[in-house]
Amino acid sequence: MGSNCETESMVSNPQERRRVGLIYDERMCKHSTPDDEYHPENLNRIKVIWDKLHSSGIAQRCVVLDAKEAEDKHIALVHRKNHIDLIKNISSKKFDSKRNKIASKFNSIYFNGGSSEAAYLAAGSVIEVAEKVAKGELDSGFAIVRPPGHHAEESEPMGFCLYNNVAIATSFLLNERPELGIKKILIVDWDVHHGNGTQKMFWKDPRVLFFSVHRHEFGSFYPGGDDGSYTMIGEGPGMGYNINVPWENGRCGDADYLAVWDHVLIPVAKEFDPDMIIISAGFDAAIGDPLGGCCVSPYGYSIMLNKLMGFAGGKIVMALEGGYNLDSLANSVLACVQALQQHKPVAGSSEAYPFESTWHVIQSVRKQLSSYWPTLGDKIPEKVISWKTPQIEISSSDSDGEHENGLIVAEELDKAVEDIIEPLKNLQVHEDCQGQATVVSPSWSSELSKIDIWYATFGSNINKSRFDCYIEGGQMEGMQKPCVGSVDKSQPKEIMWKTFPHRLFFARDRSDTWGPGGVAFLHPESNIQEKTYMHLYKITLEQFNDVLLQENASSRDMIRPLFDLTSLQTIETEKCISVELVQRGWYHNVVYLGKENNIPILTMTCTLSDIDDFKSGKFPVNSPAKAYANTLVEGLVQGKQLSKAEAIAYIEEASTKPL
Ligand code: Q9C
Ligand code: ZN
Repeated sequence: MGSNCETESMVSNPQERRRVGLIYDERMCKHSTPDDEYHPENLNRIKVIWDKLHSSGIAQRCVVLDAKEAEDKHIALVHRKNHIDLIKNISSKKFDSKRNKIASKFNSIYFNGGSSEAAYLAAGSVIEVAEKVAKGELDSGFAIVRPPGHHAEESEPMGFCLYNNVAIATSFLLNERPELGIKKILIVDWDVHHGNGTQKMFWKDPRVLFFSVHRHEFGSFYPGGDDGSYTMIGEGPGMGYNINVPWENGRCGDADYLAVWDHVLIPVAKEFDPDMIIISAGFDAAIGDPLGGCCVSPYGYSIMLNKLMGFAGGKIVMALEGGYNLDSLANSVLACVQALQQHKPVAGSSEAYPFESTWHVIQSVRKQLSSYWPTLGDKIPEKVISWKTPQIEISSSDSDGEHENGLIVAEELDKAVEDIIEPLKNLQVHEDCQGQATVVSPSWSSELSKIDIWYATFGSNINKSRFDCYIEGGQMEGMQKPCVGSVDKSQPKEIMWKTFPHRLFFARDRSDTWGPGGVAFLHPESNIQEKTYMHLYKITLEQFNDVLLQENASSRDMIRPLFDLTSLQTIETEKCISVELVQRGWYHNVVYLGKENNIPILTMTCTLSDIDDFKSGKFPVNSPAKAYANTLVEGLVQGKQLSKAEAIAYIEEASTKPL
């Protein structure tokens, strides 16, 4: 008994909760396009964040502060008088007739009657959170503000930004509140766009280390030009205190960002030793963002944040910048606020590998800055760099990424991918994450999220905490690396056990997740002599796709959905479907095991032809590693299927009986 607690303590290590400040004010919703025509930077962005933080119960555990309007003298620390005059007056009646004309003179800017107040509240709110964190009244905080700020320059609004909120708060602490002892500030700008405004404001200032990672594509991605290049390192006393990491392509995800964290940002942060970190927290590099074309998961953001929490005594201020997919945005902010509340140690990187171009960029940045930050002069071991995802070129009509339904131009497109694309020509093709080139039906995930299936597990996933890693992301004891989790992180709707007349056996000699030793497979054909205990989770077909991907993919070059509605219909008669897109994965054969409450039961295992190869000795058959076998035994015992002795005997038999 008490076994549930045992399992939980392996995955989470609850620590004291930290005081996290939050600011949100509905008046920031009043900034809008003149006739409320659609714009990606709209009021729903901050609304969905606020709703999500409440419905998840997270906001109730934060310190909610009142928004404040910034004072002109503080704004004047980074903006010129003409700019302040413009933003102060633009919403007044006397500008009604010329407002649109003025907006059109700027790059990607709109104004209405609510813009002015929103801009003052956005800047003032970041100041408010930053001051409270500096004073130690809060451990950290998140200002949920709009309009965003990082593109705004000294004398001009730009890229949906009016005042540079982060730069104003940074300057405020350094120049107006010296008594608070914040002498060095690290600004981390992880918005998918380069923070051109912030870069310029602290160009010659060694008190501010500005770090930006962004899509650049050699100057063709917004805001464009050379400003975001890695050669822009600051000037005079500020030389070495400006660090740009410019992506050469879209589709970057957790693995790429974490590689940059591990090999650029974190080593430099150690050396710089900031007194505070302010994050220009745009979430337009998140999965599914319509402007960004990258694929950082909420889990990825939480790890990026977590790694920064080790600095500046955890004094972290986050200010919202971009982020235009409402679901991704809300989920990512939620993951960050949770990370701020509970600083849990988390392990390394995701199961995917960085692009080759990512290693290339990292090496260029390190070389460029090695005379300022000696730690960057060390060579990254060849072994580390060899873990990479091969690149497939995708031409896109608009490098800005806002409407790219570009053609896939395959240079090294392997045959498997081509075969799949052919029958799908009528579907929307665009850049996406898990895929280098991703072909999706326009709403596949929302379609598949309406269908429930039973995912029947016989391997380590019979242990609920292990299966949770596939849904929520994370790592349990014995696993070599964490899982990225599913896009939809909701728990299974129902869970049950069942036995099936199929043979369980162990094969292969090691796995990336568990290290040396065989892993479990189910013979795809039934045999009434056999009995395998299976744990069934009722999840959506969308989640099943995410699990299938995590079980099979060591790289991200694939297309989703892997297993769609047509597959679901076909499998009832065919009994199994080998998912060609992940044919190099060991569990790419989806097997139909019948129905429960009229819902299909699916599992994933090897193919019949693999069985022949296991029998002939072409592929090794092997006993499970200890950590892996323990996970299975625990799963069976905690699930009350077998006593400990029976479970050990059951695993023992499956690993010794010849196939
Ligand atoms: N072809 C932020 O994320 N795109 N701003 C303009 C012109 C502007 C993004 C496209 C994107 C601005 C804060
Ligand atoms: Zn952005």
